[in-house]
Amino acid sequence: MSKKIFSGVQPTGNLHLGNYLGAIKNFVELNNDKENDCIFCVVDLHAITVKQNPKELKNNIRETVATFVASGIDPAKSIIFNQSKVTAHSEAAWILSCTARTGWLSRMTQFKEKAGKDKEKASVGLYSYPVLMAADILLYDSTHVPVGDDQKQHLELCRDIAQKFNNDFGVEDFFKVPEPLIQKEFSRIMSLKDGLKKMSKSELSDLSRINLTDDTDQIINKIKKAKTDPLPMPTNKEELDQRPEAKNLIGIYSSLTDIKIEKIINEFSGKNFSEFKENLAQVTVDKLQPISTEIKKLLSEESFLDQILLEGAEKADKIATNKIKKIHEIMGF
Ligand code: AQP
Repeated sequence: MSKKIFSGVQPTGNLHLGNYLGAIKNFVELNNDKENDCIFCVVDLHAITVKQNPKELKNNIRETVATFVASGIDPAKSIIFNQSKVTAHSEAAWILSCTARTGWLSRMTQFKEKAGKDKEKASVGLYSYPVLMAADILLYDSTHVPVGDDQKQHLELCRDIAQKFNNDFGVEDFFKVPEPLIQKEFSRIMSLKDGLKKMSKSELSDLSRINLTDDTDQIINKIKKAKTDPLPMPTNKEELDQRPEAKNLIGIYSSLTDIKIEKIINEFSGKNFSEFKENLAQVTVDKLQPISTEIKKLLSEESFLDQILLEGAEKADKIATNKIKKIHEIMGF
């Protein structure tokens, strides 16, 4: 059955290995399947839930498109556009914010984590962000949404909003209830400095993540300095589950090479971390260097990147505007 795929990435700079293994790698596989209709969105409206420098935002939008293309997403096959260019997203977000319940939003753990202790000072947008995400997905009748594990809760909220809207207005199946597509294993890549914290763009220490634009020396250095425990490499899976840093590094190796965890454990069982880290650095460099070289090349071709966004926005706008018209009819506007 053909799938309608929608997913987004925020243009907030520092795209990293977690974004790649948790989301973009999956986008590429879905893009390569002829059966699928894919839309990949640079979600710039999400980015402004925290303060952005307009000049940097503009560059980061282009860098996100460059990353999509350099990773293997074909703009002739998938729609790539930036969210702010299709105004239906903002309108649908408002309408759906009248369907979503405040109780549902209050349970979102990402808001609690991102707002931190000073919730009063967080923007209203940061709080209502998952409603905009629901609008993004539902406008395109998306059936499947590839995301990292951290977005699972937001996707459940999106499903609740779709079902409530359909029930409230007696329009069965008007909004398709989308399925998440989350990698079975290692769907959450952790920080290189703390195996219990997600690898993240906003983490202050650059040593905590591998950026997709890092060069060979930076990758080798970051993996060399990655936190590990004092024990040698684990000897079985049960032991691995008790050791978050080892688990994360072996998970990265497995995701990059598609080699099963058990096989990696057997190969490095009882050895020093330094030997494993050398191998991990090599596979990471092999995978990321072609992408990083291509990103840098594409960044010098601004008009090419802008054209991709322009053409993508025209196609997306047609679909989204059509859905908004139907929403107006349903609501009595
Ligand atoms: N560490 C991760 N492991 C696996 N998947 C991840 N994703 C993000 N971090 C990891 C997935 O990448 C996609 C795009 O994410 P995003 O750019 O929209 O936003 P994010 O989740 O806010 O990214 P960060 O790096 O975590 O930013 P900050 O520092 O702002 O919190 C999503 O599918 C996400 O699941």
